[in-house]
Amino acid sequence: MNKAHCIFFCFPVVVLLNLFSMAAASELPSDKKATKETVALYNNLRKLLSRGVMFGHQDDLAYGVGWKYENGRSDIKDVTGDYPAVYGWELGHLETDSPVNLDSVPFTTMQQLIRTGYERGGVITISWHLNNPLTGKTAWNPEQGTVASVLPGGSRHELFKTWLDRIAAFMNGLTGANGEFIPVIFRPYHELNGNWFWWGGKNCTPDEFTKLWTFTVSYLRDEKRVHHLLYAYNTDRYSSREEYLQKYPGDQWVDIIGFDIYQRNSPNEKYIADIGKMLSTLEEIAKEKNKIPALTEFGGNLDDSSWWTNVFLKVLSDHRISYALGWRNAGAKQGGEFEYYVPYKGQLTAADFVNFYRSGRTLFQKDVTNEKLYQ
Ligand code: BMA
Repeated sequence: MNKAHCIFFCFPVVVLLNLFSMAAASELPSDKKATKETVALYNNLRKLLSRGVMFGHQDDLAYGVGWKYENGRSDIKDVTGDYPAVYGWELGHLETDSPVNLDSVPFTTMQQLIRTGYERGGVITISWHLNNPLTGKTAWNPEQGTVASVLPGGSRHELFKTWLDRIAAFMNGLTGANGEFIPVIFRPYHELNGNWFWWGGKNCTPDEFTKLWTFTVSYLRDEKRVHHLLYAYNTDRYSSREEYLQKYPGDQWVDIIGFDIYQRNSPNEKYIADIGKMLSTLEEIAKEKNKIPALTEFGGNLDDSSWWTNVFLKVLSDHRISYALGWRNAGAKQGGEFEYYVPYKGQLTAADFVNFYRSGRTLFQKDVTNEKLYQ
């Protein structure tokens, strides 16, 4: 075959082969009508599993220890010079039509900051500490019968739909520079095996929980036609695969699986052993079910100056998970509690966090910007 023939025959064959291999590599999330940016994110999250763990932080761009709403500021950036790769946000109280969330973050500011993170190429994940729809009290009011009350036929079903309408409106308000919807990892009904939230543990049956989950997903996706969400199912600490999966709604309703874990007063050795065991089980389940594993919330011992490299990095190095999200740096709270989960400038673990940042295992903003997760 001469050169001219090759241009006519070989080139189209190569193009076709490439198209086939791209089609094979690209998978759809649970929402088969997901927007192209959402499908791209879903596939890129999988791809990135072999590159490292993305570091995430809740409310990172809104406030930190000792500051609030300073343009461009972030505790992670103050310490490393870079932003996190994953930004967590929280919708609690949106359901009541409040202009601010339960931690006083204005929803309009939140939407702007979500856009800022997305435009830098970061990943957005959103949790929802929704009030108890039966009693009108907080998410931490574990009244029996609440889940049943929001299901079809229940006394709070119509009210609950108005809450989901507000979630849909908020999500639809998240758009990028070209009018495209910003993909979000939505993580409702978290820590579902704990007894502290009305949707958790012994406060509802597995059947009620899975109905709550599937109703929520199908309402947002099929009724409200929100197609830029990936859904994250997550427990708190758990002790067996059976416990983890007890209320799992089924593979067609979930994209990401994870758990939340706080070290609190437990010694480093115990934390390493506990989290290691849970991550191994999570990875096994993720592989079997073709889901993306993540550490959806964590908190460590930041009184230990080398915690990031001596404890957390060791744990992460043995596992392949998509991201790990540190909870919020609230600082001094009303009532006297001082809450933070990632270092701020001058905090005892700040120097060690820079080593953690530089390690080849962790990914921050600059790494993910290069990955173009939405293409
Ligand atoms: C909790 C604490 C609370 C906060 C809630 C929702 O773990 O940080 O102060 O209100 O999360 O963000």
